[in-house]
Amino acid sequence: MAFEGLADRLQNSIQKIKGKGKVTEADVKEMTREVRLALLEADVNFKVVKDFVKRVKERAVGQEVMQSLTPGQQVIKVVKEELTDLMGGEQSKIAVANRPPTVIMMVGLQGAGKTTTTGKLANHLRKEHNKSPLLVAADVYRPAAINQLETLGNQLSMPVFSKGTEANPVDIAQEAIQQAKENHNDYVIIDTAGRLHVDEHLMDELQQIRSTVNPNETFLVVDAMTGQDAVNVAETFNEQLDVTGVVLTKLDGDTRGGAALSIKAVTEKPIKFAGMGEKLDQLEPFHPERMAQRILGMGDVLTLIEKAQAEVDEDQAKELEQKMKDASFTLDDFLEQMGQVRNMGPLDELIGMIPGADKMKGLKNAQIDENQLNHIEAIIQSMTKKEREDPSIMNASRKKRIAKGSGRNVSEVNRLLKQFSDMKKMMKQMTNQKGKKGKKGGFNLPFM
Ligand SMILES: Nc1nc2c(ncn2[C@@H]2O[C@H](COP(=O)(O)OP(=O)(O)OP(=O)(O)O)[C@@H](O)[C@H]2O)c(=O)[nH]1
Ligand SMILES: [Mg+2]
Repeated sequence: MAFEGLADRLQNSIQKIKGKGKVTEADVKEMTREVRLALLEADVNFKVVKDFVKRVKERAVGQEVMQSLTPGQQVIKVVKEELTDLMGGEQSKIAVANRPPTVIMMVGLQGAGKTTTTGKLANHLRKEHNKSPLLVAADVYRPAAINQLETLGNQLSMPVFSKGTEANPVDIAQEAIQQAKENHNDYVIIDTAGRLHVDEHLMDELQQIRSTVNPNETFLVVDAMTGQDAVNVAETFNEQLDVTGVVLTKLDGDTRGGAALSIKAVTEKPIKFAGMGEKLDQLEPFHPERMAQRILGMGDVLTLIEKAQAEVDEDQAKELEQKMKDASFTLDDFLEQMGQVRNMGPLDELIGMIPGADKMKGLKNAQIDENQLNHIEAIIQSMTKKEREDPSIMNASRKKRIAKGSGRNVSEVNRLLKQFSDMKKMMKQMTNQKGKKGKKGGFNLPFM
């Protein structure tokens, strides 16, 4: 899970101060010492750490702590705000052209994730903003690079502009923009070539493309897992190309968080998106505050809700709410809902977004792991339609048959039935209490 190591250490170091009604200077000193170590261990740039700790210390021992909340909580608030600031403060959105198309150029080292992110970004723009992007294959050095982008275009049913490996990247980019105008594509995303290291030839080529097409955004794509190397690469690219934003990929595999926490401070360029997996829908707009909350174990309910809303259509949600209210929610509905939640992303990522969930025993170690969900699915799928609609008809022989059919044992079948019945009771209570206040169809995630 993203930031796991850093999150653990930071949470430990602020844990002690959390409940304190009185925070002494010595307490703050002890905490900031531990925070400093946690950040250094996370491979955060040492200068960034130094400044960060200094600011937290100043604010935490100063006036601020004395007001409202408990002093302990106030200190944590200071840490959260400073972390948020460190990552850029406000969310930074894509700059848009006055007259379409908006042109985005992707640059970065080999394997950083440019091509994948080109596809993800196009998907995001269509799904969230109703845009119709044109993808441009300007990496002419490997035929495979063009194929890769074309495959992504196929998966997304989106147009890809390419001219094979003989054409010049600058011409490709220019012609692509022309075509976008003709075909009313409102975004053009240019995938460029990467190199193993920053080299002159690459920079020349990128500079040429940039100065010719004058993109609205030049996104530097960096691999979060490379930590301080990513920061150094970002510095170099930024010096030479004056990038406008950073896309941090592979955050899903980054337990340390050094790049995420240093890049903005070092380059002064905002992180605009984060890659959270290989799939085309695993790109998130980067929200510094939400990220800080995740790191501090405060969860990220907003992202969770957004993910849920992206997966569930409004009508379905309404139907579901009605079923919850009149208690006609069946095991089939349960199965369907479970499928939707699984579409939202890997469970451990989702659990990390639930406030306090990481403190709940078992949850953190993903006790509700993907396997367990597979088992639940198998059990429900082994039931007859009638059983799914009305589990009360279940008897010993039915349970035995279901256990056998799903390769589980009877006690697991029993446990599932019990959980389902408890859940139904809870739903009824919740939906009745909430009355008309339900949010957007009142979609709940009762079993999470
Ligand atoms: N886990 C994970 N993998 C990613 C992410 N983004 C990209 N990848 C993987 O990283 C690998 C390299 O991605 P590409 O998009 O081909 O990288 P590139 O920058 O285009 O590479 P070159 O074209 O060789 O310069 C692929 O296997 C991707 O699936 C991410 O956010 N998370
Ligand atoms: Mg590529």
